Amino acid sequence: MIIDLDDADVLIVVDVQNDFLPGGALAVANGDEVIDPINGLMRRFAHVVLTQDWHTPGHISFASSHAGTMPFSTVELSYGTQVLWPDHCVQGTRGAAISDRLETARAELVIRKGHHAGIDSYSAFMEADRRTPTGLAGYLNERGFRRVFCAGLATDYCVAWTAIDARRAGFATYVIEDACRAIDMNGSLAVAWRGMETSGVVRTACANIA
Ligand code: VGL
Ligand code: ZN
Repeated sequence: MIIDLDDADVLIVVDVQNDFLPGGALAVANGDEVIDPINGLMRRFAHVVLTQDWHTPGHISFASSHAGTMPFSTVELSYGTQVLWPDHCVQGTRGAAISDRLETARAELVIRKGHHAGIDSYSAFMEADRRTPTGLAGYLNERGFRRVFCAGLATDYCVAWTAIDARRAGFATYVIEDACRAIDMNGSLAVAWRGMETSGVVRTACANIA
């Protein structure tokens, strides 16, 4: 199904940052393969927003902050189960920078998330405590956008949570599957797609975006 874009559409480019690319601290397999498709998409959209994972040193989502734990294990925190990650996307570091192969000149907003030391945030809308908003819903509403299109890294974490929260915020929401790559740990990608489909997120591809 071909989707005709208009001025009420916004492309959200999720976390195309050095740490999620090959050689990075939390490299997503083939994560660099999203860059060319996203550069192509950004030329087609009238409006583009970027997200940037932006953690404090010693962030609560880092295994290094919890004695005796290993990356990719989980712990129970006040807000629920947290996957523990290698240190990544620390504020101001080269790893946290958006890839310089991404053609970002036309992006209208960069929204940073995960900057509270004690709360993670996969979603660009709502932090992991599910009560602390980032402000993105207000921004998109105030701009008059009605449809949100998501691409980037990683499909099963930040892209999925962002897309599901975009639906919760009332936007028609699309995930452009071939402009995303996943971490896919313990079946997380299948779980994420089920969650997105249950929420009414539409799964589409670059070729469908006119
Ligand atoms: C992400 C794990 C931790 C992501 C961010 O961008 O999907 N995943 N922080
Ligand atoms: Zn993170």
